[in-house]
Amino acid sequence: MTLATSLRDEQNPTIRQLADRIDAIWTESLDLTPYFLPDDLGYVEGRIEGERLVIENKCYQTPQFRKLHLELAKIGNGLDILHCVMFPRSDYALPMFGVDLVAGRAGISMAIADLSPISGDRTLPLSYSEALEALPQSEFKKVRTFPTWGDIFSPHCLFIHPEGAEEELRFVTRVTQYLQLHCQLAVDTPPTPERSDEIVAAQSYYCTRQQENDKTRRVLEKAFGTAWADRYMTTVLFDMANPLP
Ligand code: BLA
Repeated sequence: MTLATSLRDEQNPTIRQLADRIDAIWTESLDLTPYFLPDDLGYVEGRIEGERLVIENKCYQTPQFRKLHLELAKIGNGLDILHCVMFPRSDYALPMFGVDLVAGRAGISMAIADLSPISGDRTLPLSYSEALEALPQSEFKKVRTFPTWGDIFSPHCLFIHPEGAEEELRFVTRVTQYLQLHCQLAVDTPPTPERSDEIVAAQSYYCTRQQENDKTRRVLEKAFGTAWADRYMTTVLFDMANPLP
């Protein structure tokens, strides 16, 4: 399965590279089927202070994940964004893989990636913490401080301002490792429907916290207004899990 590449071709090279890696790993490791967004939310265009904002979404589902979402956005010629979240189904006690990259003309200004715990005690499954701790060391010079809503992230969260091309590449490599081990462990993890209430509650907490990100909300509000921004944040970016039927 290949994805349309229109916006991707115009993106910051590190963002394009990571988007390509995410596609490749999803296609190789998971059993993808289509996931349909509401018609008007797949490809979106707006304007911010005279500049064009374009958003392009790709979504899939798999036996383990209710939604895989990869979004690319571009504002004028100055700001490129990659956003990616993998939402496990309510009967899979899997962490939430999330990435957000923001690039200006001078390169990537913010890069965050995590496998965030989704369990009542907000810790990662042992298989995940062991696999993450076994990865080779990777250090970055400028580590950023979490906003107040950042209690959802794991101790393995990377939240940095990469310094130069070498650190950007190191970030992409690290995220690729996180994603590869996540897909592998996800496919090997049996479902635990008896934990679904706990999983739904933990995913809802994660989404509620992410919806508090004023920086994302403000970009969307400026281009599309308050009501649209709220609908987009709660139905496309961070929709809550449903309890099992
Ligand atoms: C920050 N997100 C940001 C910033 C912008 C966006 C402009 C500010 C960059 C900076 O502080 O340097 C914008 N991100 C967007 C927009 C979209 C988007 C417009 O995805 C979509 C249209 N955000 C996520 C995910 C994570 C995340 C999955 O979408 C984490 C896994 C985190 N983004 C995140 C964090 C910040 C951020 C922690 C910094 C917030 C702060 O410092 O207040």
